[in-house]
Amino acid sequence: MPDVTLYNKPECPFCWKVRLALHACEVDVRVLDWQASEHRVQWEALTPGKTVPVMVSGAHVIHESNVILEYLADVSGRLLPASVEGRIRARQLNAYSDGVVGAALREVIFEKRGKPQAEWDLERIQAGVEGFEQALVHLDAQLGESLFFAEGYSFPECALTARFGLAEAYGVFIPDRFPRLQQWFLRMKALPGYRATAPARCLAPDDSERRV
Ligand SMILES: N[C@@H](CCC(=O)N[C@@H](CS)C(=O)NCC(=O)O)C(=O)O
Repeated sequence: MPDVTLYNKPECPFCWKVRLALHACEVDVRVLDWQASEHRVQWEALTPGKTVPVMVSGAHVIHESNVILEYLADVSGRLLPASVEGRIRARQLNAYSDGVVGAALREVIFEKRGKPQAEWDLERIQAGVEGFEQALVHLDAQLGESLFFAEGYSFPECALTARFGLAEAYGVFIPDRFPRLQQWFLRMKALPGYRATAPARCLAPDDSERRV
């Protein structure tokens, strides 16, 4: 693998998904803060949509998280199942995580982030939590009794670990009626990649500190 650099924002779910994928592929990566003055101009020149993550791998500049995941799967042979059916599942669940799970959690996170509790729009937060829990019904059915969403650790593990980790940090937990998803998330958090890639907010030692 050539030199790899990631322009990164710690709490961005797309960046965290990519950090998990890089860790799973055992890629040594230089992680740069996209907003740091010494990197910002460079980062802006690399991304037409002005988004993070952006990954530079040798001569390749890749500015969409899912294209980065595909690239990592191509060069490492990891992150995607062997079977066509498994690849479809992995990609669909990754898209579901970005779209449906992400849209619901955004309502909660954007409402709570950087605002005093007295100013929170509780209806918006409630709508986000309900959307998240509705998405869990689909995810629970997809996971079933399996250890992974597709055949082994793949795209949805990266995507959903980041989403669930951020959800928890903003006070949204997997309800007890989804024990299989709770167990799946506990297994993901026990992997070394979680601690190595999680933003500081998701690593608070005391759970009560995170119930914002
Ligand atoms: N489709 C893009 C979405 C990336 C995205 O929306 N990133 C957000 C951060 S989570 C961003 O860069 N927003 C611009 C900003 O914060 O100024 C991807 O998957 O990489």
